[in-house]
Amino acid sequence: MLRPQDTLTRERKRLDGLWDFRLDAEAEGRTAGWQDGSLAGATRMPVPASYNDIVPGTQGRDHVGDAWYQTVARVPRGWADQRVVLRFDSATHAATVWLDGQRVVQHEGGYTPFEADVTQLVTPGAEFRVTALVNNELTFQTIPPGIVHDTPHGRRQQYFHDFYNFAGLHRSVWLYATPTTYVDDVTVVTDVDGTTGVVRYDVVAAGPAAGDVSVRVTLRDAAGEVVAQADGASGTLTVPDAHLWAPGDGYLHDAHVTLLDAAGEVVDEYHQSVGIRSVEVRGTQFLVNGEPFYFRGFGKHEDTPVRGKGHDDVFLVHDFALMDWMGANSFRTSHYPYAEEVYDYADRQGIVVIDEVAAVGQNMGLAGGIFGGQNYTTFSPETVDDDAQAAHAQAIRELVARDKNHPSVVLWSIANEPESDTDAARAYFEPLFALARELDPSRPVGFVNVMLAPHGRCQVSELGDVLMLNRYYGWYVHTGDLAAAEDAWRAELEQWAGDGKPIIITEYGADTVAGLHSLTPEPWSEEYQEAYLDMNHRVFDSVDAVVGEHVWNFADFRTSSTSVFRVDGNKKGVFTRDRRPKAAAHLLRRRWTSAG
Ligand code: GCB
Repeated sequence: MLRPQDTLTRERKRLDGLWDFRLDAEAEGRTAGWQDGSLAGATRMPVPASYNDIVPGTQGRDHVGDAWYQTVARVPRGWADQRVVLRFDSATHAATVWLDGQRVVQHEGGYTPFEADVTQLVTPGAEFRVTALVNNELTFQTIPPGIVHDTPHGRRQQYFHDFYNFAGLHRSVWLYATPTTYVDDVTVVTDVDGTTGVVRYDVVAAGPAAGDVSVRVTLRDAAGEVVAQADGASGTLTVPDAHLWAPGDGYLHDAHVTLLDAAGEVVDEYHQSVGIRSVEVRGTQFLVNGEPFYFRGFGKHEDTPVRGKGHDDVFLVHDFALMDWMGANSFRTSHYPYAEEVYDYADRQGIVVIDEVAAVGQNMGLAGGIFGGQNYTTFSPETVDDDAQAAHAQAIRELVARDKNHPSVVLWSIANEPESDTDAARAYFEPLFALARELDPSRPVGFVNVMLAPHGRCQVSELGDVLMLNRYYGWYVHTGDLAAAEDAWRAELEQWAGDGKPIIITEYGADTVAGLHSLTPEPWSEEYQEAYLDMNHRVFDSVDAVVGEHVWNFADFRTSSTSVFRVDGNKKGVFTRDRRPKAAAHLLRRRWTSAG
């Protein structure tokens, strides 16, 4: 699904701002038909933002069920004879949308966009009312999973992942116009042949005259010079002496896609940025443009005070600047697809991304059942079942469809720490790996392995092109004993290295209270976080197959408040939640830059 753009033939309008808002824990609105009029008793809620932390009180913070958003907007007068589309960049976790009381789209999955062609329902120059019913309930059939419990005190949402179940309209809402015959999709796959850049493209046109238009693709370099051109819906562009996209060098070409009518007049145009690069796994190496790449960076979250998971360009640029300051070259979108602005910026900044599906918490054994999953079997007809697998497959489809053209994305992660040491897990994941490869043969695929499924027990790792390991030696095991942790960690890692695949350490970290100090490093102190990282780095540096280190986490983040396991959230950040550095930030900067 292409992002809205302003071009010669297209226009867009952001519908962000203060929307009318009403929580509806009893689901009254569905029967009363709140979409048919203005929302009685509404308060105001900013879009984009999570609604949970905006207003004090448990009502919003711990809300389970429906929440209604509504706004009135006007269609620009100049959009007559255009195709008009209403698009939500995300709604967490499911949404139904009405335009003037007419249902136009429904979507499940909290982190990917959805849209509706509303041409027939709007009048250029006139106002219209948009109503979005957003539901945050997680069940065993959703990605990620959860359970809603009916209790004497109301409905309670349980889930098995370690971050807050923020909900709402987390990203922008758009109204946009295209010609009635339009560019519906563009796919670019790049490669490098010696010094020549190779760009294979596919363009899909749609609309009444789609069969009559011809396609032209013109590729320009960053200076605007035409470097290649081709006609036809599919083709290959070759760029001699191409300036490649590379980690640290976010060089982008622009593919100008035009649909032309028989007279050669432009029917529609779309600009697709293109980073020419290759990605390959060879033996234990991860190659970008044929060069071994070592991932330095973080597992992140979309999480900031007050706005929760609401996208914010301020934190986008700030977080990237902090990563740059530390010499980080990559991050993982743990544990869900991030806002599209993040990938665009990563493309431009030359930052490498591991792109993750929101499949997190499919593991009832995790942390000794600390998330309350110990009473359940992970994969069963009553829990994570065929319907969950179908939702997971759909989440993979939507992720690849959305992010396939980003040069920054070099690897798909199709799950974080699922149960992976059982036959049931193997049966569940095998078709999902096959699907990811079929959708995108150009990128490696992996999943993130949990400590409960160590080498020799994990049945899913062999399906991946790379090994991604989350390990907490010296934190959850051998707590406080870094000498014992170091030996145990090295021993396990050497076993994995024997598999002959590149290993990325996708998580290692220690909870740390900023400002807590101890002369002899004690868990929770800044000194312990430093000693813990140093120990891990010694282990990584001693195993050749390790091709990356992503510290958990970039910043402290909010978690569920239903367990004594966390104090004011997860504190494994290298920065506090408001982005102040802990001592570890300086340590990483020394390791990752020449400042060391
Ligand atoms: C993990 C999870 C991550 C948690 C982290 C922790 O393995 O992938 O979501 O936040 O551990 O801090 O326990």
